[in-house]
Amino acid sequence: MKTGITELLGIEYPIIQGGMAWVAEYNLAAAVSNAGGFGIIGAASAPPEIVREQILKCKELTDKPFGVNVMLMNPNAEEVAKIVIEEGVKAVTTGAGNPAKFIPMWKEAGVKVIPVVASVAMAVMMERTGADAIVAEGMESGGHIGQTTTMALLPQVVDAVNIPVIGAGGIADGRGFAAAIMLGAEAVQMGTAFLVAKENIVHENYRNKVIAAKDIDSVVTGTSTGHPVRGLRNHMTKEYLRLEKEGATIDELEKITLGALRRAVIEGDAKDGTVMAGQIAGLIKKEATCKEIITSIYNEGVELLNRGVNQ
Ligand code: TUI
Repeated sequence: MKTGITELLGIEYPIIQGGMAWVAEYNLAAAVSNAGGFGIIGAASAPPEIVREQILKCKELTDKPFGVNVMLMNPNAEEVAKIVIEEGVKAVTTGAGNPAKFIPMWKEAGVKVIPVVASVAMAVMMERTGADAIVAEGMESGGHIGQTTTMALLPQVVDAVNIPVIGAGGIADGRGFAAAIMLGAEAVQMGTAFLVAKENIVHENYRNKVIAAKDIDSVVTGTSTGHPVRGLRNHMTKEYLRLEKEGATIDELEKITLGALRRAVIEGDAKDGTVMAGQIAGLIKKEATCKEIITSIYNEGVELLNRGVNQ
């Protein structure tokens, strides 16, 4: 399947891995790219030199193109933005903010720019600022989210811009892939599906929580702070939501979440850590390799698209 995105990124399958903080390190990114998708190193809040190290290690594991996600709430985002250029990374995705001020320098350096957006207005602004493609991410996603679902957001973004659109949020099997393509996407980005990839470094307690999750097991914390985050319900989210209801200050709330994603992903603290995951976690039943995840979703998706309605 050739699309604007497979052409733009030089990949075999129109499947992109989300730039998840702590989870999306070089082992996962390289495995996804080696499997024919587009792997992404999530820079998140890592110090810039660590991001460079991650890029160099990824290059050792794959000859295929991969990308870096620049999380714009990171105070070091500008330095990370420069490292991406210095290391000749194929493409950047951005999250949790407006990357407009970095776009000209990335373009000049030949880095493909793919902002992740949660609204039509932001998609249109990104196209005007020179973005090569857009990820339209619905609120089914894990992590920092907007307010609109993928089903509603994706076709509206597709109609509003002329650059290729990648659908994200709530996609983890061939049905979701086919649905996104039918809504006008030229690729999908998945995060939650790769939480259980055999090649990643995610602690088994975190994986097991994703595998055990049911449809209604994710909650959104942080709405009162202006930074809503979706993750799986646990002792931490119950405490956080109780404090939020009582009108706690941002400082009081941040005490609970400080370092909590690392505690969950690396140390396996699935009770008091932040277990970011999307609503589609309920669909994920077992671990698999990146190759298995990508080829099964793609093959099942293409079969559904070819079948149409009459057979
Ligand atoms: O960025 C994400 N997902 C993330 S980032 C992250 S790290 C984090 N942890 C705790 C609190 C906040 C961040 C975990 N998950 N997805 C892409 C995304 N971007 N979703 C929504 C947005 C977004 C939001 C506002 C994009 C642009 C935007 O613009 C605001 C503005 O500056 O106008």
